[in-house]
Amino acid sequence: MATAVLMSSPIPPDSEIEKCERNLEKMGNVLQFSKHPLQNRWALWFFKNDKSKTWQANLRLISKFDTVEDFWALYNHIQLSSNLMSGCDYSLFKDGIEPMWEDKLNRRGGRWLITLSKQQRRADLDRFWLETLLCLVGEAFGDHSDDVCGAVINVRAKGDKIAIWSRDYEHKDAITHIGRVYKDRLGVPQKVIIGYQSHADTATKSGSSSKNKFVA
Ligand code: MGP
Repeated sequence: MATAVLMSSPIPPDSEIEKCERNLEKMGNVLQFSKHPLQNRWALWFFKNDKSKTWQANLRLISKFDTVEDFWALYNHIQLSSNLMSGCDYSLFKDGIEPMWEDKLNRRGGRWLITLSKQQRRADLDRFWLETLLCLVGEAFGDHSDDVCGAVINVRAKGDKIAIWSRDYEHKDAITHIGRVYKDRLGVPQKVIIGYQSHADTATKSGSSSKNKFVA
């Protein structure tokens, strides 16, 4: 009788608790290793326009990730672009490439630029940016995904912009493929033309727009 009472005791002995804890730890490790790896590690950057600082000093690394789960954890944790103050940017770049013209992997590159009207901030901005992120982390451009360096969203009062940056403005096949797929993924109507400009032209432009090297 005394044994039966002991066996049904609601408080397990210390050894049982330790066993449970070890099992929980093992489960945690299994969950950690069963995350779904991305082909690349990515870095998310944030730019806040503080006029007392240089452009580069306003750029901050937020976080890096290389699994599907960590991408969504980060995406769900941060503000939607449409909630940012004008003058702010997000940039998502492959780990090791800084989101600036000066990086050696951007220097010869350019961008497919999507310019949005003021009305599109409500209708399109957040879903276009999410689709852009999914194109990047999902390597949507096949073999030409290697040409992709990253993407940038500029939240601006005059009209927001989203762009995919690629590494070489002379890589015609890669650029045209990326442009065609990107336009299709965003659901931009065929009659709307998007342009690809080199960073060299953008950095030295005098007017408000640089010359398109390619259109899609
Ligand atoms: P912007 O933030 O890309 O676009 O560039 P915005 O604010 O819409 O302005 P616009 O000129 O396109 O109409 C604004 C300014 O930020 C540029 O003129 C540069 O002075 C600076 N800037 C932007 N980028 C992407 C870079 C960069 O990669 N390197 C450096 N050094 N400056 C940059």
